[in-house]
Amino acid sequence: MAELTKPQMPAYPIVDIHTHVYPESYLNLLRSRTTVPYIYDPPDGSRSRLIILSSDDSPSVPKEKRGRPVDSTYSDINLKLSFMRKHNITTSVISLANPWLDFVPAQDAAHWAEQINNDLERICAEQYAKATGGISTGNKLALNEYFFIYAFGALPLSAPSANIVANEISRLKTLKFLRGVIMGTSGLGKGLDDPALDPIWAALESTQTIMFLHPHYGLPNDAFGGVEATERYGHVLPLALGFPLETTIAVTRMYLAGVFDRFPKLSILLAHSGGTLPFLAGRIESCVAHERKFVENGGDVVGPQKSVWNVLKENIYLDAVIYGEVGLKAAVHGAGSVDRVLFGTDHPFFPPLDGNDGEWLSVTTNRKAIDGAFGAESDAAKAILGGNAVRILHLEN
Ligand code: 5CU
Ligand code: ZN
Repeated sequence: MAELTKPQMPAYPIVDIHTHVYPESYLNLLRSRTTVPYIYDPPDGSRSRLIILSSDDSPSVPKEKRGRPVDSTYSDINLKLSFMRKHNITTSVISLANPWLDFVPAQDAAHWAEQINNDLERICAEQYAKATGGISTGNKLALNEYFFIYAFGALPLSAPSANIVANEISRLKTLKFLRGVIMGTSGLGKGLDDPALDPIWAALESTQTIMFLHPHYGLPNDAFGGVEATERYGHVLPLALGFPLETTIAVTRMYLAGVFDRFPKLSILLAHSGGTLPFLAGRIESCVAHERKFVENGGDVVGPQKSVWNVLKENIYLDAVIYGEVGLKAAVHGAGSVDRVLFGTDHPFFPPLDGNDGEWLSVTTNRKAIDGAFGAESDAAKAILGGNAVRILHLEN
């Protein structure tokens, strides 16, 4: 039998913990809809459009120009693997992209979560079989076959009861490649300070499941100048500012509602380096200390008991999807250590617009920030690039 040659791989793991997919079943779900979120297939056969943000769906814009083009990079796992190879990424932890299952009718939510999570498990298992040599396609393993894929599962948050969500969290623990869950900021529809979420926090805590908190809804479009601004500036304001502020507000509401006091072992991973949380933590702490509503200050509301800085160090991990050294250093300082910050790419969002097939600017910018802040090949850079993810998510490499 011909010898199997292993391709040149990085000497240490590079793990992408922020990388999305829309499994085929989900794309079909979007295609079956005509209101946000939906996919529009122009009758002239030109590229399909993904319309997921409410600001994308202005009636004054022709449908074939709304949202953004969507192609097979969103669903084809071989394209994910090519992207990983191009950027020396050894392992990806894939997650369903926004808006997850937030919009699914209550009675269908459990079914959809199970379907998506089983799809994710199958994708990971097939790749695992290839990577460990279980499946060989001839006398030479293809380069792509050495890569590993894990996943964060989706939750049926629109289901009629929080217990259904808790049951899916428990079920995910029985799947071999699921390493946590991804969730948006709306929770059960009322935000993440909703006491009705307590059974879900309890399930995450008791099963030691990490929750990847990711934005989708942003801020009201009026904050950015409405339709006119969308037409002039596209997605810049909602993505650059709306997304990070949404995450910051969501986690701060959890904090103010005492979620981290009631569930001290809860672990969450915040997208985009925590939005603006590391930068604003001191201001949040100060406003809490000066808030007359809170019992400590003579009011009648029990405020947060734990310091926001301790929440950052004990309950929160941050991704390194921040595209700059200043923000990355703030993330590391906020989290208290390089050991709590994890590399990500946000693939397939932010593809190169010049049609070139080379490295993606969105990835190289984040790599440069890590190397610039900590030194290429330094222990800190290696920890952020992959070591932390391997340890925290119990990954095999
Ligand atoms: O920046 C991001 O994370 C994203 C994302 O995940 N989804 C999206 O629609 N745009 C940007
Ligand atoms: Zn993302």
